[in-house]
Amino acid sequence: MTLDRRKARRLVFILGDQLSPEMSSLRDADPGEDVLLLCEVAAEANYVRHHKQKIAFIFSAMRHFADEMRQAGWTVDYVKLTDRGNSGSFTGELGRAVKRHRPERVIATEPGEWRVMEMMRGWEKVAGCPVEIRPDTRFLASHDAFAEWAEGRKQLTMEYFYRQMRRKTGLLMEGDAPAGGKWNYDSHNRKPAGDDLFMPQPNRFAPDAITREVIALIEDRFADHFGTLENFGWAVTRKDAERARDAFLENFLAAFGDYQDAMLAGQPFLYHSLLSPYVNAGLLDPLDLCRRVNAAWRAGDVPLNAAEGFIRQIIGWREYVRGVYWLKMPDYGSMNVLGATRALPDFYWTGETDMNCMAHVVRQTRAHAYAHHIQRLMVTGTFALLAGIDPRQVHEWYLAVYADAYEWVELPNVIGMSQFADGGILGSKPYAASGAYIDRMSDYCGSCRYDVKRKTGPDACPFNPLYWDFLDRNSKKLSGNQRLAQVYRYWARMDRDKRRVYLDSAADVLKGLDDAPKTYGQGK
Ligand code: FAD
Ligand code: DLZ
Ligand code: SF4
Repeated sequence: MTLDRRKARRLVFILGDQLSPEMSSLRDADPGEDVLLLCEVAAEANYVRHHKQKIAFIFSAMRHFADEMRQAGWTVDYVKLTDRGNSGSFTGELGRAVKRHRPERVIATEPGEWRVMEMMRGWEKVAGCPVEIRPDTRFLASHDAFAEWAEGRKQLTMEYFYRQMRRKTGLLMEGDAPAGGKWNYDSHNRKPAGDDLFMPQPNRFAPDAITREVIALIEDRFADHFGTLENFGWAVTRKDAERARDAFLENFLAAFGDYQDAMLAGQPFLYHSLLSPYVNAGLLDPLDLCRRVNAAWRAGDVPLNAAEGFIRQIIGWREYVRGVYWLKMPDYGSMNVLGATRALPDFYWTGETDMNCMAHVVRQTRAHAYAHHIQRLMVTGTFALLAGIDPRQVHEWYLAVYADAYEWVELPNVIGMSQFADGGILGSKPYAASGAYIDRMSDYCGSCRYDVKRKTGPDACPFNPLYWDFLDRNSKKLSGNQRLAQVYRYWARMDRDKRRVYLDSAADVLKGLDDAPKTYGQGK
């Protein structure tokens, strides 16, 4: 690449999940004078061993974004992973770029991750000029606004935060009241899916020349990372992401609410949007997406429970977990209130387990870098919770394997929502469940080697004894929880011998986990 060597007025550093011309770092930038810097760096691909598709998605989307900005008249300095002299880190690349462009100032939008923010705090020293770090205006709630909302609250209940965001945006509002008279239609959204459902297939995009080059690079450089690239079908341009969005609005949204919690073995995507990688990376704007959903409901194209369910995930959960992340970091990342220490079993990487639900979710994750919310929460998440797996290892697994995973969104979902390792900052009770939940919401159990109806013994669904063992093991910490009072009463009233059989059965399952090899991804 030949770049004009004149002195740049400003160097705008754009991270791989900031791929939007609307970024705050570009607010007052001048295409005539300023230089945009994007860099592929090994440290970002390796700090956890990301799924191959995740790295391919980000590198290809970055390369396409660089082209988009060049076509719009910007000077873009793009550093490829294979470029000679690539230092391998953001800070190293900043130092090299400053030497190339001698800017008066460096501008960046704040990163999504604490780890990168710590790096940026040292950038002024490296750059030798002022470094301005601006808020990320893609979010509705600033860090200060979230902290103000959280101040003095005993429990950070998402529902109340969500209502504030509804009022702030006017989405699904009739004056001051929620559309339809209720804020939340979740109780309508728990239908199991049947095989006979007509299932539209989501938009997938054949790799173009840039993506093919990136895929070859990933195969070469990251061959030992989890996942396959065969099914790579992610949009990597804004235009294709918008196509995926429009197809979702037209074909999927109407049924999104009803089947949000359902799981089917042959249908990894169901009525989910698959838009999270695009929203998180900057290819789609979250508020714009919600406004389109709102408009579809107002036009009578989709029912209220679907529109509300979708909008709640974005302006409710997504904003809320980011708020919790920045409020509680850095301590949040190492929380382990339940003291879980078991190592993550290898089948989280290989999918080789007789538990049909786990095997399906892991294999689907390997093939697509995707699993939907209930698969993440109630299959891989619940199993790790019940088995007492070290939350740090669980967190690193989720951060590595999903195309949409960045710590700001993944960590609270894992440490808080899924593993209850934060002791209830994010959720009021752990998502502990026996096999009955998976049986009700999926078709996994029918062809499983285990019997979901059996409570104990070698043929029992492992979730069943583990459920009671989890409650028993953590009774000191959890039995005071009002929402668990009834199950603890049931457990206390259970015949002593029966309880012993549950605990012995769980001990066998846990011994099986402890005896199995654990070799993959350790220490990364
Ligand atoms: P849809 O079901 O179509 O939902 C629509 C959108 O809502 C998503 O695209 C997403 O932007 C947003 N959303 C839904 N639920 C959440 C949530 N709990 N938190 C934040 N946003 C939400 N989401 C990520 O974006 N990155 C992660 O790394 C991530 N890790 C998770 C780990 C666990 C253990 C759990 C339980 C959830 C996690 N989620 C994460 C949330 C959610 O599972 C994904 O956003 C969703 O599955 C993405 O698929 P989709 O786009 O088809 O979502
Ligand atoms: C996830 C990721 C990967 C794998 N590679 C890069 C990269 O080479 N260059 C880059 O700018 N961003 C990458 N990212 C995204 C960053 O990890 C992300 O921007 C930070 O974690 C902040 O959220
Ligand atoms: Fe999963 Fe248990 Fe059902 Fe098997 S029986 S699929 S292990 S929930």
